[in-house]
Amino acid sequence: MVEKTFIMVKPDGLQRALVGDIISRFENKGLKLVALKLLLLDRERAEHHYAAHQKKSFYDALIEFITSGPVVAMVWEADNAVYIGRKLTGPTTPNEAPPGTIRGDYCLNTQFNVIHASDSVENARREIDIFFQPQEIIRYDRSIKHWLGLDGMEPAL
Ligand code: 3AN
Repeated sequence: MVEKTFIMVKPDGLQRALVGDIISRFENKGLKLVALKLLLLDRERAEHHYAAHQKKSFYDALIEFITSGPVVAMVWEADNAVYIGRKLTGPTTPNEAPPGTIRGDYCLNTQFNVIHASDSVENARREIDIFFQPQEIIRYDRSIKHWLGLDGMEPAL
């Protein structure tokens, strides 16, 4: 099933100049970039995005961190995009993230963990809606599709 997933390079990833590398990992894997923007999160959008964590002890620190500098918000598309996005990202706790994953390669700290990746199709839809207008999600075909074995892939939704 063709899915979209929401990926965000957090303020630490941007400050550490990891945006290019992170985009490359998704490109190299074969996912299709269908939306991208650089933005500074205001408190309202940050609280909306992290609403599920409102009661957690790290919530205030998390909101402060995520609004502390620009982020890069993206939507990537592929069969099983959500699962693949989580696999490329690695587990939340950097100590448990294996080398080869983004968090395994770049993080030491659970809060400063460089990237957000949707953890379910439902959350991906919710998060994409928080960050993008429908017209900002671009539909297009890639000529490389055949060589990625994606000839039978459904058209972008
Ligand atoms: P993930 O980003 O892997 O989906 P979540 O949704 O559990 O992880 O947590 C959202 C964000 O909250 C994390 N990316 C991290 O920045 C922060 N966070 C999660 N757990 C902790 C923690 N124990 N201490 C500090 N920050 C945390």
